Amino acid sequence: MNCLNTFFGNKVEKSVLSIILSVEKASILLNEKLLNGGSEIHGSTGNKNVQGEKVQKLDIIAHNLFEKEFRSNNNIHSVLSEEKEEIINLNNSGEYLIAMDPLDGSSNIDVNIPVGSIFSFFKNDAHSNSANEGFLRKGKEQSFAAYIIYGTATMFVIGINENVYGFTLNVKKEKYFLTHKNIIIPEEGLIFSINEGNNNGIDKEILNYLKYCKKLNNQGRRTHTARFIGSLVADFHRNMLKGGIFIYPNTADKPKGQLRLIYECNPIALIALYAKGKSLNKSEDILEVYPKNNHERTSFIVGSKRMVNQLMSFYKNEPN
Ligand code: AFP
Repeated sequence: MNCLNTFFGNKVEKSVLSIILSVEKASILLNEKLLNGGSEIHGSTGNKNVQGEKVQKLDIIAHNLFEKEFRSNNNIHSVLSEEKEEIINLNNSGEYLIAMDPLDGSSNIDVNIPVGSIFSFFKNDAHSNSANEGFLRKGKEQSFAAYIIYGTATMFVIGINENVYGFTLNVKKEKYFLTHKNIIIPEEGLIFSINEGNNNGIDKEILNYLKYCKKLNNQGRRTHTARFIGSLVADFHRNMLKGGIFIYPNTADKPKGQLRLIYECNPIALIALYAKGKSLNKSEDILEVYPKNNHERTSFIVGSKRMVNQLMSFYKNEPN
């Protein structure tokens, strides 16, 4: 069976392989922390992050584990993390930039619901005159993207060379092994994922799409099913494998949207693209959006192509 090292050994450049293995190592350490639990990982630090959100202890533990591992890898130029306002400069001659959400879904930690880690990788090429400008690029310029889902099993999902692969962690062997080759998002799906608590403050077009999803068929049966976990990684992962749509629009509470463009939406969008799905910020392909700041938020719609197109047809006033 192929582990990350043997599978990618002759498929990617050495620097990319070493970065993949760094993510592997730190995520296995984080997985151990999650499995061992205890007061060390539960609860809040009492501080707020750059987004003004409560920082959980595990947010910091996760950030520190990945930062430490990336520091020991000479191929990494700099890191942008949800947990740090400023860019972390590592090695001036490093070939890659990493944007990360080290712990996605932190509100779920204390209630034992899946969480994730998300990574976006850019080449540190001519575009980046300074580390700061380096991250302000369209998502389509990402070299590759990955996430870890710490769920009933822990998986490493990577979108690279226009393919998506899933590797599952064997805890005893301390390695991820290839379990999902060439993942494709079903073109049509039945699952819609949205926080309906926001319904009083979102576009009427999305409300109309939700009404459409809730219509019964001519035998009086439901046509769709709703699922919302509250960890983007977990919601996306399920929809990617089963077929579905994830919607996090701008809301009354979050007029610019809730999710972060550079280290949440872009990497998920690249993986969705390679898996033949589709993603938008409502008006344009999310991978075409030029970010204006490192921690920018956005609306995000991602999933099965036909479901995304169906939702967009409500914005175009097409008959449904
Ligand atoms: P954190 O990573 O800060 O916990 O945020 C999680 C998240 O960005 C995303 O993973 C969820 O889809 C979304 O927030 C859930 O937010 P609400 O519970 O406010 O709808």
